[in-house]
Amino acid sequence: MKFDDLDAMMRAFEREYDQKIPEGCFLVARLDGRSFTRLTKEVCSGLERPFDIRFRDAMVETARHLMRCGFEVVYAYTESDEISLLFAYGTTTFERKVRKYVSILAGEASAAFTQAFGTIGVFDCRMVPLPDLDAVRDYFRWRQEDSHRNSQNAYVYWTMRDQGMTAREADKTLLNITNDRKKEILSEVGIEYEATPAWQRWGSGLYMEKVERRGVNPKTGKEEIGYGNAIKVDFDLPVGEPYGEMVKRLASSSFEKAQRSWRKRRYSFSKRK
Ligand SMILES: Nc1nc2c(ncn2[C@@H]2O[C@H](COP(=O)(O)OP(=O)(O)OP(=O)(O)O)[C@@H](O)[C@H]2O)c(=O)[nH]1
Ligand SMILES: [Mg+2]
Repeated sequence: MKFDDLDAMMRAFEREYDQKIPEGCFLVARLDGRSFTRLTKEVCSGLERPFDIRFRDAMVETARHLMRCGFEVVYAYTESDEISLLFAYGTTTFERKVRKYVSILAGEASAAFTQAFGTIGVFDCRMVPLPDLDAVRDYFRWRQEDSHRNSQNAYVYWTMRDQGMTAREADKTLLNITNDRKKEILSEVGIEYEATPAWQRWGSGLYMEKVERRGVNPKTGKEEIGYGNAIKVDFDLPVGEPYGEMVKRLASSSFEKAQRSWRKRRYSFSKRK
């Protein structure tokens, strides 16, 4: 068989699982640490429980890296061992190939986390196409509510463990008690859950912010003020509806930007005709 024929035959097999993310939808990726329960409880047994600032910072650094590694990310949200990324509407990076997004993002996240934390940490990644702005808002509100629920459970879990329960007993008890009972368990040991740091309950967000930049103009030798974009890390996110509106604003401005660019392209195309 000639090389070209063999090449065409093999490429056809390779393309069998090639999928593209559909156009006309918002796009989110969610990365989640693989077996981080083991990582945080056994491999790094010295971590603070239920929340460790070194772990949080490694997750934030990972999210920051994902915003700068060649994809168009307009918002990143992290809680516990997960990161959600909202991409610019209509992004054409990697021709929207699912396998490129999933494998590169998981690889970049694993490498960045490992470097930031100093222990090997591996991430999985899934892509979530969302039909409209309301779905984007609901997605991020869902993850924020999940953060709140998990964080309260983690406080209660470690309180019960410190009181002598085994891991299995604490897990079982958590499944069978009401929210009011959880609050009681915490207040009995002096923890007022609603007064714990906001990032522990509601997660952290990263988005671009306009910043002033001062520098010396090499031509004139004079100091000048310019403006640029920098990543802002927000450890005190709005909660509930205002949070949904914040995310919706970010998604909607990326949608409008895409619309403007399409209009421009269509206009220059019709002029050419
Ligand atoms: N000690 C400590 N543990 C944390 C912290 N943040 C997250 N974790 C733990 O990370 C784990 C994340 O849970 P999951 O993603 O549900 O479970 P997993 O073990 O990673 O399993 P898979 O995601 O299915 O691979 C939980 O056990 C959390 O308690 C932290 O700041 N400190
Ligand atoms: Mg995990």
